[in-house]
Amino acid sequence: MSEIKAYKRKIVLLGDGAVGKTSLVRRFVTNIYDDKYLATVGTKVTEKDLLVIDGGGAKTNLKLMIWDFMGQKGFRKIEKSGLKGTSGALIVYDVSRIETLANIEDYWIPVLHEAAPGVPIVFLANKIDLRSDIEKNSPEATTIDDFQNMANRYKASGYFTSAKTGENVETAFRGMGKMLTKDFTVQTPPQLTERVIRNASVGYESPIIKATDEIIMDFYKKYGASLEETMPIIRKQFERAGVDINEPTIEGLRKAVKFLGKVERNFWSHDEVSFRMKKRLSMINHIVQINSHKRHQKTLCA
Ligand code: G3D
Ligand code: MG
Repeated sequence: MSEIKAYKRKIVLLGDGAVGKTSLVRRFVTNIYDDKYLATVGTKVTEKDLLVIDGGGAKTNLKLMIWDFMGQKGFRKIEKSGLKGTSGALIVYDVSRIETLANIEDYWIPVLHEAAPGVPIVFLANKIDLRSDIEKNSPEATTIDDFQNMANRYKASGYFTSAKTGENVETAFRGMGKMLTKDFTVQTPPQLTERVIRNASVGYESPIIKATDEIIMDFYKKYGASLEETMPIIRKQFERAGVDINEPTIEGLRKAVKFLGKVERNFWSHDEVSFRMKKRLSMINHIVQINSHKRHQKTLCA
Protein backbone atom coordinates (compact mmCIF):
# COMPACT_ATOMS: atom_id res chain seq x y z
CA MET A 1 0.00 0.00 0.00
CA SER A 2 1.39 3.41 -0.91
CA GLU A 3 2.14 5.89 1.82
CA ILE A 4 -0.20 8.89 2.25
CA LYS A 5 1.67 12.15 2.65
CA ALA A 6 0.36 14.84 4.99
CA TYR A 7 0.91 18.59 4.77
CA LYS A 8 -0.45 21.64 6.53
CA ARG A 9 -0.64 24.74 4.34
CA LYS A 10 -1.88 28.26 4.73
CA ILE A 11 -3.92 29.75 1.89
CA VAL A 12 -5.57 33.15 1.61
CA LEU A 13 -8.67 34.56 -0.08
CA LEU A 14 -8.14 37.97 -1.59
CA GLY A 15 -10.41 40.32 -3.51
CA ASP A 16 -12.55 43.43 -3.07
CA GLY A 17 -15.25 43.72 -0.43
CA ALA A 18 -18.49 41.79 -1.07
CA VAL A 19 -17.15 39.70 -3.99
CA GLY A 20 -18.10 36.59 -1.98
CA LYS A 21 -14.91 35.49 -0.17
CA THR A 22 -16.59 34.69 3.16
CA SER A 23 -19.50 32.95 1.40
CA LEU A 24 -17.06 30.85 -0.66
CA VAL A 25 -15.17 29.70 2.44
CA ARG A 26 -18.43 28.91 4.20
CA ARG A 27 -19.73 26.99 1.18
CA PHE A 28 -16.49 25.00 0.88
CA VAL A 29 -16.07 24.25 4.58
CA THR A 30 -19.66 23.70 5.72
CA ASN A 31 -21.59 23.53 2.43
CA ILE A 32 -23.88 26.30 3.65
CA TYR A 33 -24.79 29.55 1.92
CA ASP A 34 -26.02 32.32 4.15
CA ASP A 35 -27.55 35.47 2.71
CA LYS A 36 -26.89 37.49 5.82
CA TYR A 37 -24.01 39.75 4.91
CA LEU A 38 -21.30 40.10 7.51
CA ALA A 39 -18.43 42.43 6.65
CA THR A 40 -15.37 40.52 7.74
CA VAL A 41 -13.30 42.64 10.08
CA GLY A 42 -9.65 41.78 9.93
CA THR A 43 -8.99 38.17 9.11
CA LYS A 44 -10.73 34.93 9.94
CA VAL A 45 -9.01 31.56 9.80
CA THR A 46 -10.84 28.30 9.09
CA GLU A 47 -9.37 24.79 8.88
CA LYS A 48 -10.36 22.16 6.36
CA ASP A 49 -8.88 18.76 5.53
CA LEU A 50 -8.66 17.85 1.88
CA LEU A 51 -7.59 14.56 0.35
CA VAL A 52 -5.78 15.26 -2.91
CA ILE A 53 -5.09 12.47 -5.40
CA ASP A 54 -2.73 13.30 -8.25
CA GLY A 55 -2.76 11.89 -11.80
CA GLY A 56 -0.52 8.99 -10.77
CA GLY A 57 -2.81 8.02 -7.86
CA ALA A 58 -0.53 9.37 -5.11
CA LYS A 59 -2.56 10.59 -2.12
CA THR A 60 -1.91 13.61 0.06
CA ASN A 61 -3.80 14.68 3.16
CA LEU A 62 -3.80 18.42 3.04
CA LYS A 63 -4.79 20.45 6.09
CA LEU A 64 -5.76 23.84 4.74
CA MET A 65 -5.62 26.88 6.99
CA ILE A 66 -7.89 29.23 5.06
CA TRP A 67 -7.38 32.91 5.78
CA ASP A 68 -10.35 35.05 4.84
CA PHE A 69 -9.24 38.65 4.49
CA MET A 70 -11.32 41.73 4.83
CA GLY A 71 -12.17 43.16 1.45
CA GLN A 72 -11.52 46.79 2.21
CA LYS A 73 -8.49 47.82 0.27
CA GLY A 74 -5.79 49.72 2.04
CA PHE A 75 -5.12 47.94 5.31
CA ARG A 76 -1.50 47.64 4.29
CA LYS A 77 -0.01 46.52 7.59
CA ILE A 78 -2.66 43.91 8.34
CA GLU A 79 -2.37 42.58 4.81
CA LYS A 80 1.38 42.29 5.02
CA SER A 81 1.30 40.44 8.35
CA GLY A 82 -1.60 38.24 7.32
CA LEU A 83 0.07 37.18 4.08
CA LYS A 84 3.26 36.07 5.76
CA GLY A 85 3.87 32.35 5.27
CA THR A 86 1.05 31.83 2.80
CA SER A 87 1.49 28.99 0.31
CA GLY A 88 -1.18 30.06 -2.16
CA ALA A 89 -3.91 32.58 -2.90
CA LEU A 90 -7.43 32.36 -4.25
CA ILE A 91 -8.17 35.74 -5.78
CA VAL A 92 -11.84 36.51 -6.29
CA TYR A 93 -13.86 38.99 -8.35
CA ASP A 94 -17.61 39.48 -8.70
CA VAL A 95 -18.86 38.98 -12.27
CA SER A 96 -21.65 41.49 -11.64
CA ARG A 97 -19.17 44.29 -10.79
CA ILE A 98 -16.56 44.67 -13.51
CA GLU A 99 -14.33 47.00 -11.48
CA THR A 100 -13.59 44.15 -9.05
CA LEU A 101 -11.78 42.36 -11.92
CA ALA A 102 -9.47 45.31 -12.68
CA ASN A 103 -8.64 45.55 -8.98
CA ILE A 104 -7.14 42.06 -9.06
CA GLU A 105 -4.20 43.28 -11.10
CA ASP A 106 -4.23 46.84 -9.84
CA TYR A 107 -4.22 45.93 -6.19
CA TRP A 108 -4.45 42.32 -5.01
CA ILE A 109 -1.64 40.78 -7.04
CA PRO A 110 0.77 43.60 -6.09
CA VAL A 111 -0.13 43.15 -2.42
CA LEU A 112 0.36 39.39 -2.66
CA HIS A 113 3.58 39.72 -4.62
CA GLU A 114 5.05 42.09 -2.07
CA ALA A 115 4.46 39.70 0.86
CA ALA A 116 4.64 36.26 -0.75
CA PRO A 117 6.23 36.41 -4.21
CA GLY A 118 5.82 33.43 -6.51
CA VAL A 119 3.09 31.54 -4.65
CA PRO A 120 0.49 29.78 -6.81
CA ILE A 121 -2.70 31.67 -7.59
CA VAL A 122 -6.17 30.42 -8.46
CA PHE A 123 -8.62 32.98 -9.85
CA LEU A 124 -12.33 32.84 -9.08
CA ALA A 125 -15.02 34.63 -11.10
CA ASN A 126 -17.76 34.44 -8.47
CA LYS A 127 -21.56 34.97 -8.54
CA ILE A 128 -21.76 33.20 -11.88
CA ASP A 129 -25.40 32.40 -10.99
CA LEU A 130 -26.07 36.04 -11.90
CA ARG A 131 -24.60 35.61 -15.39
CA SER A 132 -27.89 35.60 -17.32
CA ASP A 133 -29.01 38.84 -15.62
CA ILE A 134 -25.70 40.45 -16.45
CA GLU A 135 -25.81 39.39 -20.08
CA LYS A 136 -29.34 40.77 -20.36
CA ASN A 137 -28.34 44.11 -18.86
CA SER A 138 -24.96 44.58 -20.54
CA PRO A 139 -24.52 42.24 -23.53
CA GLU A 140 -21.30 44.06 -24.46
CA ALA A 141 -19.55 42.81 -21.29
CA THR A 142 -16.32 41.02 -22.18
CA THR A 143 -15.17 40.20 -18.67
CA ILE A 144 -15.18 36.45 -19.22
CA ASP A 145 -12.47 36.77 -21.91
CA ASP A 146 -10.56 39.28 -19.82
CA PHE A 147 -10.66 36.87 -16.91
CA GLN A 148 -9.33 33.97 -18.94
CA ASN A 149 -6.56 36.11 -20.44
CA MET A 150 -5.51 37.19 -16.97
CA ALA A 151 -5.40 33.60 -15.71
CA ASN A 152 -3.16 32.71 -18.69
CA ARG A 153 -0.85 35.64 -17.95
CA TYR A 154 -0.21 34.32 -14.44
CA LYS A 155 -0.08 30.66 -15.49
CA ALA A 156 -2.99 30.14 -13.11
CA SER A 157 -6.30 28.30 -13.28
CA GLY A 158 -9.52 30.28 -13.39
CA TYR A 159 -12.91 28.98 -12.24
CA PHE A 160 -16.42 30.37 -12.61
CA THR A 161 -17.98 29.85 -9.20
CA SER A 162 -21.14 30.49 -7.26
CA ALA A 163 -21.10 30.42 -3.49
CA LYS A 164 -24.88 30.62 -3.74
CA THR A 165 -25.46 27.44 -5.78
CA GLY A 166 -22.15 25.80 -4.88
CA GLU A 167 -21.11 25.55 -8.55
CA ASN A 168 -17.37 24.87 -8.90
CA VAL A 169 -16.53 25.94 -5.33
CA GLU A 170 -15.06 22.60 -4.25
CA THR A 171 -13.35 22.26 -7.67
CA ALA A 172 -11.64 25.63 -7.27
CA PHE A 173 -10.35 24.80 -3.77
CA ARG A 174 -9.25 21.39 -5.03
CA GLY A 175 -7.45 23.14 -7.89
CA MET A 176 -5.46 25.06 -5.30
CA GLY A 177 -4.92 21.85 -3.28
CA LYS A 178 -3.41 20.16 -6.33
CA MET A 179 -1.00 23.05 -6.87
CA LEU A 180 0.06 22.85 -3.24
CA THR A 181 0.91 19.17 -3.44
CA LYS A 182 3.22 19.69 -6.41
CA ASP A 183 6.89 20.31 -5.88
CA PHE A 184 7.02 23.46 -3.76
CA THR A 185 10.53 24.53 -4.51
CA VAL A 186 10.07 25.03 -8.22
CA GLN A 187 6.92 27.10 -8.45
CA THR A 188 6.78 29.14 -11.59
CA PRO A 189 6.65 32.75 -10.40
CA PRO A 190 3.68 34.67 -11.78
CA GLN A 191 4.53 36.67 -14.82
CA LEU A 192 4.51 40.17 -13.44
CA THR A 193 3.19 42.86 -15.67
CA GLU A 194 4.44 46.45 -15.64
CA ARG A 195 1.23 47.39 -13.84
CA VAL A 196 1.88 44.99 -10.99
CA ILE A 197 5.40 46.26 -10.40
CA ARG A 198 4.24 49.88 -10.55
CA ASN A 199 1.51 49.27 -7.98
CA ALA A 200 3.55 47.15 -5.59
CA SER A 201 4.03 49.97 -3.10
CA VAL A 202 0.71 51.81 -3.29
CA GLY A 203 -0.11 53.97 -0.33
CA TYR A 204 -3.25 54.33 1.75
CA GLU A 205 -6.62 55.17 0.22
CA SER A 206 -7.61 57.56 3.00
CA PRO A 207 -6.23 58.81 6.33
CA ILE A 208 -8.99 57.07 8.29
CA ILE A 209 -8.09 53.67 6.79
CA LYS A 210 -4.44 54.33 7.62
CA ALA A 211 -5.38 55.13 11.23
CA THR A 212 -7.58 52.01 11.52
CA ASP A 213 -4.77 49.87 10.12
CA GLU A 214 -2.23 51.36 12.51
CA ILE A 215 -4.48 51.07 15.57
CA ILE A 216 -5.18 47.40 14.83
CA MET A 217 -1.48 46.65 14.32
CA ASP A 218 -0.50 48.55 17.46
CA PHE A 219 -2.91 46.41 19.50
CA TYR A 220 -1.71 43.20 17.80
CA LYS A 221 1.98 43.88 18.42
CA LYS A 222 1.43 44.66 22.09
CA TYR A 223 -0.93 41.72 22.58
CA GLY A 224 1.88 39.32 21.67
CA ALA A 225 -0.18 36.44 20.24
CA SER A 226 -0.41 35.35 16.60
CA LEU A 227 -2.46 37.37 14.15
CA GLU A 228 -5.09 34.64 13.85
CA GLU A 229 -5.55 34.56 17.63
CA THR A 230 -5.61 38.33 17.98
CA MET A 231 -7.93 39.20 15.10
CA PRO A 232 -11.10 37.69 16.59
CA ILE A 233 -10.53 39.79 19.73
CA ILE A 234 -10.07 42.93 17.69
CA ARG A 235 -13.06 42.03 15.54
CA LYS A 236 -15.26 41.68 18.59
CA GLN A 237 -14.28 45.10 19.92
CA PHE A 238 -14.91 46.75 16.56
CA GLU A 239 -18.32 45.09 16.38
CA ARG A 240 -19.15 46.26 19.90
CA ALA A 241 -18.17 49.77 18.85
CA GLY A 242 -20.44 49.43 15.80
CA VAL A 243 -17.57 50.23 13.41
CA ASP A 244 -18.18 49.31 9.79
CA ILE A 245 -14.72 48.38 8.59
CA ASN A 246 -15.63 49.40 5.05
CA GLU A 247 -16.49 52.88 6.20
CA PRO A 248 -14.98 53.58 9.61
CA THR A 249 -16.09 56.86 11.15
CA ILE A 250 -13.98 58.97 13.45
CA GLU A 251 -16.47 58.54 16.30
CA GLY A 252 -16.68 54.77 15.74
CA LEU A 253 -12.92 54.46 15.75
CA ARG A 254 -12.65 56.41 19.01
CA LYS A 255 -15.13 53.98 20.56
CA ALA A 256 -13.16 50.98 19.26
CA VAL A 257 -9.98 52.40 20.80
CA LYS A 258 -11.73 52.58 24.16
CA PHE A 259 -12.97 48.98 23.90
CA LEU A 260 -9.49 47.77 22.93
CA GLY A 261 -8.12 49.60 25.97
CA LYS A 262 -10.64 47.79 28.17
CA VAL A 263 -9.30 44.45 26.94
CA GLU A 264 -5.73 45.55 27.62
CA ARG A 265 -6.60 46.52 31.18
CA ASN A 266 -6.72 42.80 31.91
CA PHE A 267 -3.03 42.51 31.05
CA TRP A 268 -1.20 45.81 31.43
CA SER A 269 -0.82 48.53 34.03
CA HIS A 270 -3.13 51.52 34.12
CA ASP A 271 -0.30 53.80 32.91
CA GLU A 272 0.61 51.54 30.02
CA VAL A 273 -3.01 51.29 28.88
CA SER A 274 -3.65 55.02 29.06
CA PHE A 275 -0.38 55.69 27.20
CA ARG A 276 -1.51 53.37 24.37
CA MET A 277 -5.00 54.82 24.31
CA LYS A 278 -3.66 58.38 24.06
CA LYS A 279 -1.33 57.36 21.26
CA ARG A 280 -4.19 55.77 19.31
CA LEU A 281 -6.57 58.66 19.93
CA SER A 282 -3.88 61.05 18.68
CA MET A 283 -3.74 59.06 15.43
CA ILE A 284 -7.46 59.76 15.06
CA ASN A 285 -7.10 63.42 16.03
CA HIS A 286 -4.51 63.73 13.30
CA ILE A 287 -7.22 62.83 10.75
CA VAL A 288 -9.60 65.38 12.23
CA GLN A 289 -6.86 67.98 11.74
CA ILE A 290 -6.26 66.91 8.14
CA ASN A 291 -10.00 67.13 7.45
CA SER A 292 -10.40 70.56 8.99
CA HIS A 293 -7.34 71.77 7.09
CA LYS A 294 -8.93 70.52 3.86
CA ARG A 295 -12.21 72.28 4.71
CA HIS A 296 -10.30 75.49 5.42
CA GLN A 297 -8.48 75.26 2.07
CA LYS A 298 -11.82 74.76 0.31
CA THR A 299 -13.32 77.83 1.97
CA LEU A 300 -10.29 79.90 0.93
CA CYS A 301 -10.63 78.70 -2.67
CA ALA A 302 -14.41 79.34 -2.84
P1 G3D B 1 -16.80 39.18 1.00
O1 G3D B 1 -16.44 38.22 2.09
O2 G3D B 1 -15.94 39.04 -0.21
O3 G3D B 1 -16.85 40.60 1.46
P2 G3D B 1 -19.45 38.00 1.21
O4 G3D B 1 -18.29 38.80 0.48
O5 G3D B 1 -19.19 36.55 1.19
O6 G3D B 1 -19.72 38.60 2.53
O7 G3D B 1 -20.66 38.25 0.20
C1 G3D B 1 -21.13 39.57 -0.13
C2 G3D B 1 -22.55 39.50 -0.70
O8 G3D B 1 -22.55 38.72 -1.91
C3 G3D B 1 -23.57 38.79 0.20
O9 G3D B 1 -24.85 39.33 -0.12
C4 G3D B 1 -23.55 37.37 -0.29
O10 G3D B 1 -24.74 36.69 0.04
C5 G3D B 1 -23.44 37.62 -1.79
N1 G3D B 1 -22.83 36.49 -2.52
C6 G3D B 1 -21.69 35.85 -2.22
N2 G3D B 1 -21.45 34.89 -3.13
C7 G3D B 1 -22.47 34.94 -4.01
C8 G3D B 1 -22.80 34.18 -5.19
O11 G3D B 1 -22.11 33.27 -5.62
N3 G3D B 1 -23.97 34.54 -5.85
C9 G3D B 1 -24.77 35.56 -5.44
N4 G3D B 1 -25.85 35.81 -6.17
N5 G3D B 1 -24.48 36.27 -4.34
C10 G3D B 1 -23.35 35.96 -3.64
P3 G3D B 1 -25.61 40.56 0.60
O12 G3D B 1 -26.87 40.73 -0.18
O13 G3D B 1 -25.84 40.13 1.99
O14 G3D B 1 -24.69 41.73 0.47
MG1 MG C 1 -15.85 38.72 4.08
